[in-house]
Amino acid sequence: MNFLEELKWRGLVKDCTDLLGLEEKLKEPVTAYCGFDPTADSLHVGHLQQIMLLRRYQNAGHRPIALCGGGTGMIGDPRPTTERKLLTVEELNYNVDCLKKQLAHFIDFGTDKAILLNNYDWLGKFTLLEVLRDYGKYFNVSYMLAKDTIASRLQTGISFTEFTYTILQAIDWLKLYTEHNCELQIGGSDQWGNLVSGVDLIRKVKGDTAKVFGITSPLITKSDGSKFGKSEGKNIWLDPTKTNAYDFYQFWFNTADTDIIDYLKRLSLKTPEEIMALEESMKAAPHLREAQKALAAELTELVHGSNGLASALKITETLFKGDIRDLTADEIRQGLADVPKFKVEDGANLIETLVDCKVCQSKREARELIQNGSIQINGEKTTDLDAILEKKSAFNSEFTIIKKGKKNYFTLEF
Ligand code: 545
Repeated sequence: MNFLEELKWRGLVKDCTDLLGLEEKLKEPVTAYCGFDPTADSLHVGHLQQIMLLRRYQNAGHRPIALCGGGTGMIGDPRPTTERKLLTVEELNYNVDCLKKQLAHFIDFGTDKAILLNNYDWLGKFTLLEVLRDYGKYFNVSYMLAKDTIASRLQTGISFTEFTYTILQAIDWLKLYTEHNCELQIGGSDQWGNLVSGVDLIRKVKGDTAKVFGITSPLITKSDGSKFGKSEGKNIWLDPTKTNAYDFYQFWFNTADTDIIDYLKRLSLKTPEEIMALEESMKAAPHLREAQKALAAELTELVHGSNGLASALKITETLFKGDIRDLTADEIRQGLADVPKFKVEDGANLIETLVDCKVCQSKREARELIQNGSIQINGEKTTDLDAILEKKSAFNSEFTIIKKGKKNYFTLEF
């Protein structure tokens, strides 16, 4: 399998402006770019596919450019539904700094191996008259109106600002082509129209000999039809301070068997042979979750480092086996962040608390569970019907963990 065949095998090819030409082109090192607009202060797992794609190009000997859209972010790529809210310059600058830090976890920006740029550096300098005279003339309005991203907005309305977005992205590529010989742009399937605008502009400005390629990949989907990238309504961020190592690990670990091989192909740097072996293991012994563990470990290590991975594994393992005494207070906070929390007074009676906090339905049930050893306090089984909850025996003197049965956890805060 050559590089492009492998991308196809991985499910990373949707449309290409010239697939055969690109296959030929990729026999020599090329410079390839992908843009990220600073619409938020963090990338999330939905952006991972393109980031890992840039990394794949780098590993295959090509040179990636990650472009932060400090300029395009001021305008906003039209969404299919509604107009975007403009962000302030301060918000945009802050977001660009955040994105740059996150991208560096995935791509090695060491000398000339990859390039990190911000399009505000050039888009911010053009005058309106320059843009209209030097570039606007190449864009045909009826042609622009026919593009999916614009057509879908003609009913609901689209501002002139967002309507012009695609021109800016095309100017970027022309700039990168001229200055860095960037002959390839990649993106998710939603970027198709913008990629084509760039290919057209470069041909018109530079002439027919200037040939560049655009390639898109399908967006990741889930087999149950729900939206990829969220867990319990929360985005899974690539900023290690916004989604902790344990939650990040769990997100991948909980992937359905029907999706995991697809995700491994798209997101993991493991070889096709390694992925096929994991597929065999998945079929033979799905309960072992080897495939899920492999993807979770690889991606958690990339985002949270080896210490982050180690702590995610330790928390996962410990909560599974059930002895939380091996965890630090911080690890317990990560691992049990989503369990029900209740406030209690120092010295509260255990049975009453179990009922008040709805851990048990009645005092009778509480007594039964305590007597048959189903209640643990901070990892220790309690069979004492008169037990009280003391602040001094809480973790950090702050919180106590109740475990009911095999895996129902509750946090009591003093
Ligand atoms: C800007 C200038 C360029 C080239 C590209 C751009 C950005 C592009 C765009 N891309 C998306 C994006 O999302 C926000 C990320 C940061 C919070 O809007 N016009 O910026 C996404 N992109 C990655 C994939 C995408 C796309 O970053 O291409 O398809 C998501 O999977 O939506 O010169």
